[in-house]
Amino acid sequence: MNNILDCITGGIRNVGIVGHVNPDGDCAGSVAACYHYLRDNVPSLHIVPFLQELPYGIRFLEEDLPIRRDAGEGEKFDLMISLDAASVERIGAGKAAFLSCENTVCIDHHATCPGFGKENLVLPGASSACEVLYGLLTRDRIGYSCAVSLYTGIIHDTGALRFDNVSPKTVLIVSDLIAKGIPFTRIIEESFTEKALVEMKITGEIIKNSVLDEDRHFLYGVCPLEMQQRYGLTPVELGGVVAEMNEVREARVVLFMYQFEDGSWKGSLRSKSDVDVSAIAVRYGGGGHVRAAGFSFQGDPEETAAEILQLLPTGGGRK
Ligand SMILES: [Mn+2]
Repeated sequence: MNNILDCITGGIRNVGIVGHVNPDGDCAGSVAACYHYLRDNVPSLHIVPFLQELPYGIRFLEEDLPIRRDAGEGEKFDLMISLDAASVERIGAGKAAFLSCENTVCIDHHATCPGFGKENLVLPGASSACEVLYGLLTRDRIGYSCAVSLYTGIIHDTGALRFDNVSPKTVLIVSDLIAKGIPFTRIIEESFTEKALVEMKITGEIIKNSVLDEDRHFLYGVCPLEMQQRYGLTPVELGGVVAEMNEVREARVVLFMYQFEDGSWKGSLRSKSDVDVSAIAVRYGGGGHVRAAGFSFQGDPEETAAEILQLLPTGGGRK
């Protein structure tokens, strides 16, 4: 597969696009970009972008994007495209439609992704699913909305071009997208750096209560349901907390654990050393990248933090 349009053969009329559970900027950005690109270049297609509820900062992507949470009873697609989902289990909205479709495409950048489509393009070296998708598009055919979506995804998965998943190629892609006249400063501010005061306040309480192991440079924080209810927030609004924790100088490995309505927990891991947090996440049935990974678990967050501490080297790994 060299070009996404190669997948649109004669008999393809209905296309569904899916991302992962709890969509982030790269997931929603890549789904939106794929939608806009196909809509702009193959107007005869019926295209459905499936996404779960988006965090506030990236809801601008919903403009001009007819998002659906689920496929209708018996609704069939000729082609299903998955973006940024590291496994078939991780697919969020539209999962049943993906599973029941014979003609599937998997586009991703997670090293742990097996490539679960009939056609696959998994590039673990790429900064983001948006970067992988860009490689399947024809430059001159990328319209404004597609460019905004691709840029948003790259910005979110690279921490605004700060992480070491940025390659010269990533920067060239960003250059190309900026040349399309997109509001690149506003996208970073509105979707990435700005937060509601209440989100800043809950982050403050989580960091105030966080625990640092000075030997292993391990910092962890916990946000139970009770705390979320006190601030009137839900897990979807806690996506930025781990990044703030990661800015603590003494921390080399960071774990943020937050609880969901059903009592289960999500653990988000970050590393600023040579500790590979995706290997830790995999032990708990999750996945991700060397420096950013996640997993779900049941049980006690303090015990989970104590277990993970034991997996870390003294010194917290080389920086
Ligand atoms: Mn991603």
